[in-house]
Amino acid sequence: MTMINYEALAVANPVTPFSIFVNQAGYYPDAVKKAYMAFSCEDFEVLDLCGNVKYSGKTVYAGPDETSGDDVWVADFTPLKDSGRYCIRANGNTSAMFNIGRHIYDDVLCKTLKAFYYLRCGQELTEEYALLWHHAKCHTDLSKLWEDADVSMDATGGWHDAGDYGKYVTAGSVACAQLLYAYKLFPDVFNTININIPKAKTPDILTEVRYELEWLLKMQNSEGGVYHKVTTKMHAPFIMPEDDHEQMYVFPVSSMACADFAAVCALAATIYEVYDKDFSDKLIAAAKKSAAWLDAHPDFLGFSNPDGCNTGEYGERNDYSNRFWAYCELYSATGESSYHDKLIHASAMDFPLTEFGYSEIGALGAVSYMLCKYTRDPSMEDKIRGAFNWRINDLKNTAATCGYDVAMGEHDYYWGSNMGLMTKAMVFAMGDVLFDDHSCVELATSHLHYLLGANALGICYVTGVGEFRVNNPHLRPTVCDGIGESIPGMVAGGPNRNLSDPIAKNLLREGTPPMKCYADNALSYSLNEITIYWNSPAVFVLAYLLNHNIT
Ligand code: 9MR
Ligand code: ZN
Repeated sequence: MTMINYEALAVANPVTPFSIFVNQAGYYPDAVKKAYMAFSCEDFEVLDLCGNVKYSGKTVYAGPDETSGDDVWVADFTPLKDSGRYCIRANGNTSAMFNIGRHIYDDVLCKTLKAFYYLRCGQELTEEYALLWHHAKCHTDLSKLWEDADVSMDATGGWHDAGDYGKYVTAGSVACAQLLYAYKLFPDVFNTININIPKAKTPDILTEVRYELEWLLKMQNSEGGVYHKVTTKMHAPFIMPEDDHEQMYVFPVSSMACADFAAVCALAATIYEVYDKDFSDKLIAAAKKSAAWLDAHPDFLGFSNPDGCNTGEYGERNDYSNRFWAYCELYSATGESSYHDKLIHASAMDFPLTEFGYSEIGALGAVSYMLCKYTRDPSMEDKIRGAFNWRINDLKNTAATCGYDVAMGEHDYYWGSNMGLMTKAMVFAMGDVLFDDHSCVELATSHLHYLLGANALGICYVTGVGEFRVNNPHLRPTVCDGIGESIPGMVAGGPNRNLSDPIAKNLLREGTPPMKCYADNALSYSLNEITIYWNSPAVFVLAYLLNHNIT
């Protein structure tokens, strides 16, 4: 077992050698292209690899930006459309290198999707597919029911949720659904990409999602209820997954888990049908059974950790959006009017229709409904359209006040803020795709630019991507595998102004501007963990942009 040097892990983070911030993966030729700097200067130049000036322009002062505490100047080089590799120079300062071209995000999409393979549980990750990051089979023993330790069950398989080795039904269902919608809306993007995972008859994205779905199916009990999670009692220390031999427990049923499970199984049934009818039949039967459980249990059945357990809780205050999503997917999959009645009934509760996860997931129901091939109720459609229009306007107003062009106000810098960033980009993407609001394209893109380096710290929040990037995520295998380079393609949680762990409290001063409340430190779970449902919206947004730029 590798011994961990905790002191070495807690060293100060590298500071970016750059002071002009760009999307380090690059820009599509026709995209709006902006570099950001927190110092005053009038002129800037874009240089190619040989140092030739390919574009020069005047910066624009964007004013003080509250979330970063910066006075921001913007270098807009949109007119430069020639493919190539460049950097920006202004007043003797430089940016990281970046590309302009038609395929700049292909590799980022492959990496963020391959990330799920690296999180597979219960299977050896062989060198052929996992390259440097191969490791032995993990968590192969039977689990015990928390409520009755005499009962054992098979809960093997699926993805590790995050930096920890737990597996949680709501988180897994939402991540699968976002990936399935990426495929459903942008199939052309996925029909050609190869992420080097064990092959099946399906495109790689569906092969990978099936790995999680097979595990999810094991989490349904004989009555149709769905267990909330399977984890050890306490989080594992920093050990490789194959060295974690603590007893795993299956924790009680929750109505959120049951509803999310029903929803994702119904959605998946429609997508896998053309590839594997038996699997699809199994999924829809499981979805209907859990929907029947929901009907029979109209009251909210939440979840909180029992005494003696400190693994992820994923508690929610109600299950309104979960039930709405479940009935929307069941109606979309079957066309049965009883599900329509139920989704209309569920929609009367108080929950947002434009949130994509992981707990408020009304937007997944809304998208399901808008794409449904069966009869739709015009007033429900209006309600969804109105909710998206309102949200998009609100996000646009916030983005207009932000020097870095993202709809992130100070309260958006919470634990996992990069999920908020990417789910906002999903809202913009849906504005374009579902409601023909083409002004949304630029904003969806600017949110990706931020994720990939055009932010106040100039850091790319995806491991393995860009010159100055996250490399020390709170991800157990990466902490102990002894490999200098992190497993690639992982989206880090990102800035969190609440300083929610001891390392964050220690490293960051009170009063640090929200966009800068971040450290690339493996011990800081509230700043630098990774999760499946932070990666899945990034995959969705990348797929949307690739699709938008297919020529
Ligand atoms: O992503 C979750 C974040 O929104 C919460 O604030 C936080 C504390 O409850 O928990 C996060 O979820 C963690 C989960 O409980 C266990 N796996 C890792 C997740 C990311 O840190
Ligand atoms: Zn495992």
